[in-house]
Amino acid sequence: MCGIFAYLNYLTPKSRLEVLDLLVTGLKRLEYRGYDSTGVAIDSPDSKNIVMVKRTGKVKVLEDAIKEHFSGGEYSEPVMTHIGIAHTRWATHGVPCERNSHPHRSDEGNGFVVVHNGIITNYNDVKTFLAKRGYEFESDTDTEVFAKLVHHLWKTHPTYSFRELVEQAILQVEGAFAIAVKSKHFPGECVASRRSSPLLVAIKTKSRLATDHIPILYGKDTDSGKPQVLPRSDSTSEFMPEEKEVEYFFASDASAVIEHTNRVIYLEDDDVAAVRDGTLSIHRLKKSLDDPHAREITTLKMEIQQIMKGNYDYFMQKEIFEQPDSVVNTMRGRVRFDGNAIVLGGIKDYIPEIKRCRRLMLIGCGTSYHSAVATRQLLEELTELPVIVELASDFLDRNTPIFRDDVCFFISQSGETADTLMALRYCKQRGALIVGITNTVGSSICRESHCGVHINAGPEIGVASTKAYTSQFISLVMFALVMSEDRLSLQQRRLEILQALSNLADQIRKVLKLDSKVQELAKDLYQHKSLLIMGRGYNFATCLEGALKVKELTYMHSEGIMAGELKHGPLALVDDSMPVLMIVLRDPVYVKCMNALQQVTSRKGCPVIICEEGDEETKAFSSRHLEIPRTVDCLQGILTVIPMQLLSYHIAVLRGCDVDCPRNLAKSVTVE
Ligand code: G6Q
Ligand code: GLU
Repeated sequence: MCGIFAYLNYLTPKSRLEVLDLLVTGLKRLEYRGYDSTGVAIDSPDSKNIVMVKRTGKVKVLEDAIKEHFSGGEYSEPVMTHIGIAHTRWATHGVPCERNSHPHRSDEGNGFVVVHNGIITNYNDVKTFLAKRGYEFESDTDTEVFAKLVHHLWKTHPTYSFRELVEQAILQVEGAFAIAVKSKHFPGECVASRRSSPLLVAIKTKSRLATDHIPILYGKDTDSGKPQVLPRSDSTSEFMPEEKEVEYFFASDASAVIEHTNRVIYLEDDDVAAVRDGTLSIHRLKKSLDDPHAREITTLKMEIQQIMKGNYDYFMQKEIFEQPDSVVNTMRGRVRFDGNAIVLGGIKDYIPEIKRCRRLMLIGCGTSYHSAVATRQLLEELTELPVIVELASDFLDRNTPIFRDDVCFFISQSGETADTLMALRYCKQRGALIVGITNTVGSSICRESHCGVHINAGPEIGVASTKAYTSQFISLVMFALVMSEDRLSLQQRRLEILQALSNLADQIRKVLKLDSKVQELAKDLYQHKSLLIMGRGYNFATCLEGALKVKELTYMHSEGIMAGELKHGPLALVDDSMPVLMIVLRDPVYVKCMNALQQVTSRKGCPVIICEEGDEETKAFSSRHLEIPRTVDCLQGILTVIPMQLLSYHIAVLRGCDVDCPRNLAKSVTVE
């Protein structure tokens, strides 16, 4: 994720300093979406060129740089028409640094500049195409290819309008994007579009807008190059008051515009919004039967703070519900469902070496460690290598023997956890191959690894990790699939897993629909002192992760118990007053889980059961059960952890705990 913000004033006098202030404020409202680096682009004082300022770090760093860079009279002169664009980045390609910050430019003359949210998955192909035509690249990002592609189209199609140039570029790129483009060749114009990443246009006028929709246009501009906007006199297209002064805002979400205007158009995928001569037109690349004839101008009713969390009360809650999208983003551009192929660009060159290794070691802390536990069995099955999972702190305490032919994975959402980083350095010193599995490009663990996989979950604000866990889980599953792609005996298994991955987002949505049922369960449990969570096999990790969520969010004691260990001691805890939750799914260990379930119920235990939908036999053991969709056994842990995330959230709310910032905890534990 990241934050895009653009501001266009038309016949509305604004100095460039005022525009810069608007841009910086807009970025501050979007900073929660990503904040490793930032940048702005405005017109030069002679209005003939574009000047940019980009910085690594948070928006405040950019704000200070702007004060330094843009002092001076010429920037305080009012300008009647101007477009400025800005970006706060959450890197996916290229470490956070000034040259990788957005806006990215087409050439040294800043002919076209673009800000982008998302991932251009075919950027290497586009880069090769452009390099063959003499383009030289100055950043490591995917975004830069878009700016240069527009420039190439401008050179080869001199009669195209700005909007048509951007449209043609959009047709060449694959992946997810929300973009806003500015050009010195088309002053006062802005073109914006989206595909899978959010983008809206907001309109500010002196008087009320005379309409609540904007017509959608198709096809090329007229010969004059002007968009085919119906004449303003036409009542169907009258979306502007008589006076011509108008201001437009383009933003990743409404939190950046609400203080200026509440009139907003949420763009849909493949909409292309263009402002020219103060007129906003919305185009679509291809006409389809169910396309509406217009985009509605909605009126926002939410406050800023509320908007940053969407319709949610806490970032953690929002991140739980983002998981259908975040798991797709983790797989985006990597899992080719049509060809059943997987490409992990960050480690593909190391796969031959990894295949020759002695063993795989997965090292992490907390939730990240649990993602290793969750995928160990599948990794053993598909790599046919010994797989060892280690808590980083304990691993270091033991001075564990490490060898040159070990491959060590370091799993960390923040990429800065001290225990994990120290363990990485310990292994690196001993010659092991280091693989980083992180959510933060440019983090210490990311930079010090030999290779790695970026989980692409987007910024995780809540201290309690949720979407990062499921994205870590998926990333390790993808690695296991890559490692086994040439094993004939495993192809059937791989196809089964790939099929299940393609259904995962919808199944997560289905599990999230249990939210109100989980909330009812939380009412039964929140006043208890402890919660035992039992399971085994592919679901043991869910027990550990669920217990951690309960502890860190509700301050209740909770324990993840391997069901097979029950009779070796923990069963003594069970009576009719001890809250127990059991995960019993129709998988290879189902019978053993049923044995444990019967051990609990025969001691008057009244467990909450997470089972497969329609499993009447298992449901009969308890009046309280949560039914989840059936998926392949090795992915069950993705679906079973979600009720645990929801349960810990609701118990925390009922207990009046601070969900996003639990006491005593920090999002990144950078001390050992
Ligand atoms: C879990 C917590 C915590 C976290 C660890 C590891 O909800 O956020 O247990 O998982 O501190 O953090 P990293 O994944 O950033 O290394
Ligand atoms: N993929 C682009 C980059 O890495 C955009 C990332 C974002 O959405 O911030 O710069």
